[in-house]
Amino acid sequence: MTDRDESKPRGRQRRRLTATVTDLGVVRQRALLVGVYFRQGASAEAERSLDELGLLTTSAGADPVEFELVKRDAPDSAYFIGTGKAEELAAVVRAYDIDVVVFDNALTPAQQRNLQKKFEVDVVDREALILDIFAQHASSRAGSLQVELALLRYNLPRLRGKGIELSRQQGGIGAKRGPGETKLETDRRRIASRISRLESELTDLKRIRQTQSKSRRRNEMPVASLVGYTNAGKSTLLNLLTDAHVLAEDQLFSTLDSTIRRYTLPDGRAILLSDTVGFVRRLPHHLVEAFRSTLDEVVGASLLLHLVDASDSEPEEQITAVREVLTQIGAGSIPELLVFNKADEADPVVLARLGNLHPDGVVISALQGEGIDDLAEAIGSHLKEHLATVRLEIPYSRADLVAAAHRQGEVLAEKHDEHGSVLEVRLASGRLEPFRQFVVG
Ligand SMILES: Nc1nc2c(ncn2[C@@H]2O[C@H](COP(=O)(O)OP(=O)(O)OP(=O)(O)O)[C@@H](O)[C@H]2O)c(=O)[nH]1
Ligand SMILES: [Mg+2]
Repeated sequence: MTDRDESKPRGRQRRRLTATVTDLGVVRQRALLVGVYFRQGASAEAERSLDELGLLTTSAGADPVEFELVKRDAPDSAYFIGTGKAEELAAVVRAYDIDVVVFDNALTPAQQRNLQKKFEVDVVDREALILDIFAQHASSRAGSLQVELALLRYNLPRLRGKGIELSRQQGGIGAKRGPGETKLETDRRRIASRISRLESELTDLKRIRQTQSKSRRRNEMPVASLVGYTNAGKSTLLNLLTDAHVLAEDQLFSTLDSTIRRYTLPDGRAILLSDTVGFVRRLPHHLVEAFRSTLDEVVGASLLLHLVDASDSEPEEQITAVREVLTQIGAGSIPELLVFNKADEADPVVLARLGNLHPDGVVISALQGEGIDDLAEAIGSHLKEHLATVRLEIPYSRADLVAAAHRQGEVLAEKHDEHGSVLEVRLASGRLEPFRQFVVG
């Protein structure tokens, strides 16, 4: 048992926007964090993951007080960590006045219930914790709907057990749950119909977004999406480049909604930059599903600016985790430019290693504004070959441009009216400049 962090001050209460799974933030609670690994040699990775769970716990508004790393051959179906270990930890819970036990691994509803009984405090897993943070940070309509949907889907299979715990556990975390959630527990059918209402509302929002992105395509501006691990500095970079005033904070998942801003490259070309939710190892499946419409912004991009926190001791693990989620959402084959951020705080050895492994990557500090010229240039050259389809109305006095359009692009349609030639042309956005004043619609 390591005792890493006992003296965190009890912070202010956070405001709730959505009913959450854990209610960790209502009162700053004392948390025992448990990570379990099964393979020999996996302890270092499990320990880093447990450290990250500590950051997640803090972001959710609770204080990680004790950490426990457990090695097992296989999960125990009833108690996950086995009865003996569960007894041992129950004593720790009492000795350290623990309010909540957070598991780094996914627990089945039955394991969660059994452990809760054994510990006599609330037990949550990594997924519930992340859902909780999302629920606290959701502010837009779409963000709140998506989080609520993920919460309901997470809670649905857990309803029965939770009901039992609620009546048994007076004064525990469960008893602090909002009235909305208690209602949920008594009526599965209501939840199911709420889920389908949420789904259809999200589909409507998605349709609106698709119309917007279609009109963006008509404006032939390529979109570059900022993606990366949570806290890598995506919003800081967007703010630096575009004056977007997006919240950028030293906490996990400060951004949930996508923001899109126009950015002019040094060569005068305008592109759109989008910022959205950050990723984390084992991002809950329910969240990825629920956030699919937000993440569509990423899927539709011409280029991914994959921001990496180079001040992390193992940035490679973050890169892998981000790529896994990208594949999961169908963005695995979009061209990617690796951007190593926080160079000001990075270990030179790590930076050198990253430079060797990824020679095309760009090193920047979004905070100090370093490396931005290189970044802009790299974005520009990645987007050179981006093809845009534009409609041109060229007066007869500029027949030279009509000829140029035929030479440089693919003319999809052409007609001639009283004003001049009307062309639909597909060409590399880098070659658009001479035609710009004749672009219509
Ligand atoms: N030292 C240093 N800190 C940075 C740099 N860029 C960003 N940060 C800090 O890193 C923290 C996270 O930055 P954000 O821009 O909110 O990160 P994000 O990727 O948008 O994070 P989420 O939206 O939470 O996923 C903030 O405290 C920033 O000030 C940098 O280049 N150097
Ligand atoms: Mg952000």
